[in-house]
Amino acid sequence: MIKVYGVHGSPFVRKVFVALDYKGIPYDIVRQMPFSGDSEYLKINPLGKVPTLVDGDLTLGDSKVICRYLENAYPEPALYPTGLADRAMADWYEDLGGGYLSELGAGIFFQRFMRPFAFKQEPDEELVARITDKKLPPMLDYLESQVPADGFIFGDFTLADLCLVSPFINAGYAGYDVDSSRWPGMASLIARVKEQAQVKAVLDKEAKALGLG
Ligand SMILES: N[C@@H](CCC(=O)N[C@@H](CS)C(=O)NCC(=O)O)C(=O)O
Repeated sequence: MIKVYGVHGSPFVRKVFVALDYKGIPYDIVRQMPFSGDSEYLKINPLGKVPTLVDGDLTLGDSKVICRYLENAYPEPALYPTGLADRAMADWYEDLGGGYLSELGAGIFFQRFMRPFAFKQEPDEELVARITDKKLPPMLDYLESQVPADGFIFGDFTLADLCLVSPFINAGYAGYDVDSSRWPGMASLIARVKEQAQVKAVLDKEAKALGLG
C-alpha cells in the first residue's frame, strides 16, 4: 500500500491526497509534522518537508514530482491536461500556485492561524496587510485574466485548478477571502474547486484535523 507522510492542512500534502483519491488509489497516511527536524524522517526526505510518498521501493519527496509520478503510473483518470500548450500552462499554474502564491497564502495562514492558535502569539498584522493589500492584488488581477467564468481551467478538473486555489484555501482558514466584486472569476473558481468531490472530501478531513469542523 502507498504511504504518504504529511499532515492535513499543508497545501502540498492536500494536492497528493486529492490526486490519490481522484485516481482511486488507496493509501495510508503517516502523520509527519513539517519543521519537526525528525532525524528518522530526514532519512527518507533530507529536506524535512511534507509530503513524501513511498510506493514499494520508491520514495519521493515534493508534491510536484509525486503527482507527475502518479499521473504516469496511473494515467486514468487524468489530472493534467493533454496537448503541449495546455500541459505547459498547467505546469506554470502548478509552479505559480506552489511557489509565490503559496508563500503569500502561507504568510497569512501562519500569522493569523498558526501564531495565535499554535504558538499563542499575536499575528503581525502589518505583514498580513502587505500581503493582502500590496502583493496579492496584482497576482489576483493576473489570475482573473486566466480563469474561466464557469467550469475549470482546462474543462475537466485538473491539478492546475487545485494549485491556483490552494493558497486561498489556507488564507481562508485565516479569515482572508478573495473579494468577489473585484475578482469574480477567481472567487467563483475557488468555490467550485472547494466543492469538487475529492477536494471537498479532503477539506472535510482537514477541517476536523485543524479543529474547524
Ligand atoms: N516543493 C515542496 C514544498 C513542500 C513544503 O514546503 N511543505 C511544507 C509544509 S506546507 C513543509 O514541509 N515545510 C517545512 C520546511 O520547510 O522545513 C512540495 O511541493 O512538496
